[in-house]
Amino acid sequence: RRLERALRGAFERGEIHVVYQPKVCLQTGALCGAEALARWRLRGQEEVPPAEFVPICEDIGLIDELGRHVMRRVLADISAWRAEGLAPPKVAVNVSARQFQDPGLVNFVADLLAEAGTPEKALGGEALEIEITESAFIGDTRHAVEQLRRLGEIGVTAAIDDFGTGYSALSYLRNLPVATLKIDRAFVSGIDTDEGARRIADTIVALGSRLGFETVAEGVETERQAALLAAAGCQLAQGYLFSRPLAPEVFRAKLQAAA
Ligand code: G
Ligand code: G
Ligand code: MN
Ligand code: NA
Repeated sequence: RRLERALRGAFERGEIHVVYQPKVCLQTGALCGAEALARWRLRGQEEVPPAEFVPICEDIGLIDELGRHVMRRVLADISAWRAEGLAPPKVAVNVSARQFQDPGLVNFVADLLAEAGTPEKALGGEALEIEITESAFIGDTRHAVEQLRRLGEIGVTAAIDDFGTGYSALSYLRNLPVATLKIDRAFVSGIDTDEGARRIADTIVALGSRLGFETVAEGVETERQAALLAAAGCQLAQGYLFSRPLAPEVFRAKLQAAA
């Protein structure tokens, strides 16, 4: 209740910001992407984790506002970094199942991309990826596929987040205009200690590879996990081993160091 009331004003008060967690190519160690993650710092108080405030946003009808706010911030950051001559990698934005259903989503993203560019050159959709969970395909699968196809037309790719933890009817995967599967942290955390977890992770990577998806491992915390994933053929990874989520100015400094 208290959080619900505070959240209603949080956007205008500028309390919602975005941090960036790097994704690295496992073969080279190079910075190959980033995931944008929303953060809420209550004025002068504790940070509220997204696992708490995202569901509240969904319950009280603020999820579209959160999604738009994050998308706007991300594109503004990318645009500013490019204007400085930096080369930010593709940034992934989490889109909740509710927000993904919004028929206005694609036009909203297209408009923001146009605004975020320079007058001479719009920002291409290739700058952006969306992360959706398997729950986005429950119900009106045709609409979901159509949304992905329209996003694809403006260059925006999609990744399936938390893959393997949700509604995993493999039949829906086959014809999906999606580029990437993200292996959930639950499967990654055990791979260096638990034979079963390692086999599941190997299988997801092999499945992805057979069906033409790139795979990204989440929550990589040890060198051994990274080595096992690389050996399995997983292309990208993110996790505390490489970097925590970074404030925009810290991520910018990283881009500058890499330039
Ligand atoms: O950053 P953290 O691991 O605490 O994030 C927890 C969860 O909150 C993640 O699963 C992530 O997908 C979700 N999340 C973070 N930022 C956003 C956002 O901007 N929009 C949506 N819909 N979910 C987010
Ligand atoms: O739900 P989603 O996977 O979109 O969100 C990723 C969340 O996982 C973020 O909130 C991020 O802070 C968290 N995270 C990122 N890397 C690690 C990690 O290496 N270990 C753990 N425990 N959490 C991580
Ligand atoms: Mn995610
Ligand atoms: Na995830």
